[in-house]
Amino acid sequence: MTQTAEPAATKYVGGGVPRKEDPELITGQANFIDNISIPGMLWVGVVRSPFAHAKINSVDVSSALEMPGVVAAYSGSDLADDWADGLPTAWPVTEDIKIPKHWPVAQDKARFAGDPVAVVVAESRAATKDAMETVDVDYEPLDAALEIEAALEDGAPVLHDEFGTNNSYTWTLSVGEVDQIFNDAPVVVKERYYHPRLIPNAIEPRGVVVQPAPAQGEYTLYSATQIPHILKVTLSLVLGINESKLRVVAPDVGGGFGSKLNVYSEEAICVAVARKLRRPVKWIEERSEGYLGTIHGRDVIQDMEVAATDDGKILAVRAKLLANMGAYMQLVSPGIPILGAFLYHGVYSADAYHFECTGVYTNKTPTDAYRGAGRPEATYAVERIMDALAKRVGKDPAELRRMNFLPRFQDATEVVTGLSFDSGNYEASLDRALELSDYEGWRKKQQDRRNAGDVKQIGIGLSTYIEMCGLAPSQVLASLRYGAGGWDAATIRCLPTGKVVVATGTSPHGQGHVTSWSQIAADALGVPVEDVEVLHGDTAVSPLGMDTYGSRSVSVGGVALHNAAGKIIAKAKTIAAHELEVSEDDLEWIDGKLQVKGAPDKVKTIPEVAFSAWTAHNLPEGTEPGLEATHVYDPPNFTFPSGAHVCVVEVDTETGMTKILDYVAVDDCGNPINPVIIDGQVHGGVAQGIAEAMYEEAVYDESGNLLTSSMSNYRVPSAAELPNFTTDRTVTPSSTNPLGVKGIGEAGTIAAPPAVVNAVEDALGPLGVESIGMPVTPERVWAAINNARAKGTEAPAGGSGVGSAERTEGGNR
Ligand code: MCN
Repeated sequence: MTQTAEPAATKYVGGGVPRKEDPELITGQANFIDNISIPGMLWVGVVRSPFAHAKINSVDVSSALEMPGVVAAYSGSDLADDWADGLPTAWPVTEDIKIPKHWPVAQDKARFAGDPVAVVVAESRAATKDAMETVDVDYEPLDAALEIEAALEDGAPVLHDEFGTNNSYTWTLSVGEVDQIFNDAPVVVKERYYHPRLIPNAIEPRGVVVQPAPAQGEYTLYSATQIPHILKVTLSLVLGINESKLRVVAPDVGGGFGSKLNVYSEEAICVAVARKLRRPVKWIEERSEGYLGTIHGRDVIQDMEVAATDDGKILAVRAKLLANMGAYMQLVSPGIPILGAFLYHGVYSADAYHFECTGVYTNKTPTDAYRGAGRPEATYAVERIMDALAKRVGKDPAELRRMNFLPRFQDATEVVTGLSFDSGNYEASLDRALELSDYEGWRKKQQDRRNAGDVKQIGIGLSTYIEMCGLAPSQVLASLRYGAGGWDAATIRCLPTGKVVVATGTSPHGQGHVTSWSQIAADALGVPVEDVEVLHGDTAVSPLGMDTYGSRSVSVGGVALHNAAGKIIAKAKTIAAHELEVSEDDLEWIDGKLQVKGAPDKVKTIPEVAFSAWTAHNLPEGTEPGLEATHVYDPPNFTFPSGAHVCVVEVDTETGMTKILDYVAVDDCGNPINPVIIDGQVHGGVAQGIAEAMYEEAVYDESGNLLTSSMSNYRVPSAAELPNFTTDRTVTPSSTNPLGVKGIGEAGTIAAPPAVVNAVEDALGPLGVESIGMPVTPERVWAAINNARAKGTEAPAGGSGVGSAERTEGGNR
């Protein structure tokens, strides 16, 4: 680990404390949604449209109602009165955005294959499934709008008739004399990239259980969700339930990757049905159902341009996006590209900047947040065009990056978009990554293979990325028209027995908050890490919270906890000073204890003070009994993690097969809380990024049927397909928060795709392949090589290929 600033002295923070949550997870003791069973519980099944676009003439549930075990069956119209206004979109990014009604169960039209059209409720899951097959829906199939650009053409089928267009919004950000600079620049590189549509694959599918208490009008909603707090607020509005009568519990959740950051039809349906029938209900998603009904990610066309000097110094960037929203706006669909909108200059200086994104409706599953959300797209565009620019001006990609880096800074520094980056030392990460990957050594091996005309060519790809996370100051979110705040909360209760309970507003689903939060609390309060219990994911236990997404939890919720501990220490100081008969100013916090200055034997520990606060026998005048504190933290800025990833590949030029020979990830997430968890986050993230670069893509047929509708044809890689990763860190503490932390949860997914694709393209340069798109499947690589050969663009033996001014990645749409 390369240290770029002195870390604070701590006992647990920064150490690899083993994950406290693992024993229950790996011994079958966890409480996932499908483990929940309530006496008298009914099963809910959702009938889905097989058509991408169809008018619904009628829905007949009468046969279903006659099936054994069936208790109820509903069409969309039957349930229309149960929701005031349909499912919400919390991020209307422009004033004139067109957002249609999104009914949990469609009424007039089905707008994607998988759109819910009817609901069946029965005594068992099997009875529900049998009855679902008898629901008779009279569909009138309509032409579908499937591809982004085609959906914008005149005469394209329109999804939402009331708008007369599939164009939902255009959001722009322009700084400086962009057009002028582009007109005058000696070098302009223009590229078109397509970021494939991806299907999230959490280990645990979604699921919902609702337990009503009809006499009290109360509901407990258990959901495999990332956002119990947001779900509670939105569902009480959608369903007209008094918010204080709705409790939301996220039990153990087996991954989400953004796909569980949503308010879904099935959640609204289950509460509505439990309310109607006054009985508990359960719905568990099947994997293939999830492929249709759970949000997808990405699906964005990016036109990226960079203006530069002759030797490759960047002057301005211009990015124009067309983003596929799918059939409806889900919770934050329109805002996903905006999460990347400020980052199309990456870690590089630029004088002017233009970003523009148009959101487009198509007859496909809605898109929304998927790990990285907007930032993988931005990073891909930036890091791919850096390689194109390097080729164009004849520089090594590492050298080109280095000469364009923003210089090292430790305090918030304004960049071209008007944002302030919290701190950055991009050269340190690059240096470390080049060293760990033996960059020079691989370049030599690459040249040897090129000289020899080897069938297997080596390629080296870089990605020196930045992301923006820790979302975010509430006022900034307001200016971006986001519907909620960016704060989070923590409560600490110091129990009389010396144990400590932390209730956090974050909602982990694989990120290890129980461990990290225990470390933060244990250090701050001077108690053993084992003595800290962390509670989360239940709105009755931790009512204040904004949940987990956007790699925000440690830099917002973790900091809230740190600050709550500060309040505990302040109160403990008052009590201890009284007990020790000194003034508060005579006490100092040393080695996890309150000590009278210069008198090491006159100390009070937090557990001791907690006991005194509980007995309340000898408290100073006006001090409330008990030792408990809550802090709600609204961060002053985002955090901006960064890093450098290097990927080395070997491409078989006869088969198109790519093998990763080496992968080095050097990330900078500020001060580390738990290096083991960080490594785990990077490993998982890089795996997902490699999957995106090499394997995964949602493919539809021309009628809008999802062809990659199961794990047998949507290619989620297993461990066997992935290389070993070398991970390391540089540490540039964030200036945003007192812990100096930045997020890490999405870094790998953001950094990896361009590193991999740059490597493949680097390998293929001498063969005349100018550009290649994701995923770099053997078929696509093979076709690119053959096309280049047919065009005769191969470089002479030993050459690396030259860049051109304008390229379109193969295989995009
Ligand atoms: N951490 C740390 N030191 C730092 C930064 C982070 O030790 N300087 C630790 C934190 O304490 C926390 C973990 O790393 O235990 C992740 O923290 P953070 O970066 O704040 O991210 P979040 O906890 O907010 O997690 C969200 C992020 C996102 S957006 C996606 S998507 C994602 C991810 O986390 N989905 C995941 N990681 C996942 N991991 C698993 N196993 N499953 C998912 O669904």
